[in-house]
Amino acid sequence: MTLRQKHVLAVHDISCMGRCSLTIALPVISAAGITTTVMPTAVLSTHTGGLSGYTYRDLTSDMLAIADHWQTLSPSFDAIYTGYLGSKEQLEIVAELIRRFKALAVIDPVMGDHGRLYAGFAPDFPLGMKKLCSHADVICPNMTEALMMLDMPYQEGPYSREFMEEILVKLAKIAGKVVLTGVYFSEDEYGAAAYEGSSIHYALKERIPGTCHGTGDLFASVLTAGLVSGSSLNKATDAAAEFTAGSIRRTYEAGTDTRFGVNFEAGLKDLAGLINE
Ligand code: PXL
Repeated sequence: MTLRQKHVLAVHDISCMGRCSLTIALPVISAAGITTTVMPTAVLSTHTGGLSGYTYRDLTSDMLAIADHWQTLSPSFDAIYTGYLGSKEQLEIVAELIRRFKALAVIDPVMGDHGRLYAGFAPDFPLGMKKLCSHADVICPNMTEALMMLDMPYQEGPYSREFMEEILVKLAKIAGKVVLTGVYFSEDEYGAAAYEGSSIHYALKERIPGTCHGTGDLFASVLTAGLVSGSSLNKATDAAAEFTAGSIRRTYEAGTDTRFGVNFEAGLKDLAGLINE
């Protein structure tokens, strides 16, 4: 018997060059054997992190018209997975998509990194994002986004286990399942923490020096693919940490310009196996 193929709605921007958002979500989720419907939130020539002079076409006014058309086709989504949302209006639209299409809502509250908001986000955006996250089943912020939503000052690691637990407990008041990235307790490790029903699971990998663009999107895409494939939160977190760390390692070893993202493509042939391990 062939099971019905799983179906994810991915709501992110298209940054045409420099791997992130939909140019990661679509291949990753497809490689896991899941079909993907996309709703682009904006089209940019490149992402906005460490690159200047990019074009930006906002697609806010198209989003509900696209959803209206889909509704006539009665789609059935197993998950709605959202990332970079370029305006406060888009936060409202995503809340509406979750109400309309009723699926597992995985929200990556993409807003910033290294203690700072990405270019173009207003200082009150994190408050709006926190409200949207209250409609999510799973949220996967990085440390910057988590602390912004909690209205706490940014802190660099290494973190203490007590601090991590405090953050996870607070985030779990926003959404029931939390996967926090950018977690480390010593300088030689880096990874994520999954939190559900007061149990914490850490997925820590060997730390590779430097920073690479798009790794949060990669992590969240594998996490979503894992959850939709039926993995537990902990198992999906392990797969996401493993796949992301492998892509970073490959890129570091090749010495390529990390502003254009990491080489995840070379790992795609093994992704379904990793998820179903
Ligand atoms: O990777 C997150 C991201 C997604 N989309 C756009 C971005 C960024 C981070 O800078 O600029 C357009």
